[in-house]
Amino acid sequence: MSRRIKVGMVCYPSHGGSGIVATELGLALAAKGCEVHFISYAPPVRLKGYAENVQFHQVFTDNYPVFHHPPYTLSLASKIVEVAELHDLDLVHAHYAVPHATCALLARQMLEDRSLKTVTTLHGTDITLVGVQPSFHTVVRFSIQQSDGVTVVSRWLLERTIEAFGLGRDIEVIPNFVDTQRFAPRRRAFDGPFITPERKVIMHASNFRKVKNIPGVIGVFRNICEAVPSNLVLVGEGPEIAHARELVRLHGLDRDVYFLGIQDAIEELFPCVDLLLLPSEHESFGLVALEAMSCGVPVIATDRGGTREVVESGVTGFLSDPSDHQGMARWAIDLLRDPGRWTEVSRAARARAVQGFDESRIVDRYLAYYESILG
Ligand code: GMT
Repeated sequence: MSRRIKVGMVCYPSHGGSGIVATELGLALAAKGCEVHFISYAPPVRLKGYAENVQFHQVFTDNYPVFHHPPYTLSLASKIVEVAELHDLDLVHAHYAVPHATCALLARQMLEDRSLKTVTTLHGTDITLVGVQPSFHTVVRFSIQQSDGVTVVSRWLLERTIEAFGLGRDIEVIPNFVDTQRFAPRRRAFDGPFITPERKVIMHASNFRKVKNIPGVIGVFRNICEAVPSNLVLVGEGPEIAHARELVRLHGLDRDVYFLGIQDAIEELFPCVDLLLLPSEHESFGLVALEAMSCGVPVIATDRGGTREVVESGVTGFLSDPSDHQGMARWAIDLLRDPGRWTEVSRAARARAVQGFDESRIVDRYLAYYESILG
């Protein structure tokens, strides 16, 4: 690295993919010598313990009875200004357009010395579900247009962004990545009630929103477990979790489905998992699919979106229309019944993660991008 870049990393602190990518990126940049300042309303979930070159700055929002909602956006912009001035930041990297990209622009404008650069990474739903809403469209378009640099996590998301906003600016595709040493194939690490020698373990992990197609997860699992004795492990929390419980009850699957809630270290679960299900309505990338593949876990996922750039259907897993429960289950059953084939797919999945998405190489691409923006 030619210079010590000082970065403000603005992200959601929760278990969503954008916050995880931001945190892993910040930590990896710090390990490569950058000074990284995370800015959010709570410490990001993957930010644990002390790390050299890393600081966390919490945004507090003041309230007043006339506010319908406390104006977090303004408090965040002010905090970015404070951190930028105090630590002489070179750039602020906003993960997720709403409202982070807009706050970064406001902060850039508020700083007397206007040298702070802004980079925005679009993650998916900030464009496909949020940015396209009439109340956000204009401000998201403005924020993308005005950022000094913009990246997207897949070619598919680049196309959706251009389609939704008709932009005439450069946008760089930098895919998500995985620490292939931490997320590595291992033997079963522990025993749990859902791990029994005679049953396969199928996992779904998400923020349980509508886009994740929870009825699809349960539907595919039902078909699998009619043919191959299996347990389904559901990791995460979100608005659709109650619906998931209802479907499980309705289909009499109570003894086969385990709700694990939010798990901070998903890499510790993968060694017990035979298959990951991600049949979302669409997925701009599918970070959890990549993390599973890196651990040698075959993935069955939606063919709508950037997952096509991650999973090679028939080789490292299987992609299909999210409504094709039978097709997905058929592929799963064949794989689970054939240990030789399972090992082949598992190895191909791991190889694809290592060759295409290893953390170090992708983080270098972000570094080169920062350097090009900083001139
Ligand atoms: O839907 C989620 O899983 C959360 C969301 C987020 O922004 O936190 O995920 C989006 O960003 C991830 C990281 O880049 C991608 O891996 C996910 O595919 C994307 N989700 C969707 O496009 C639905």
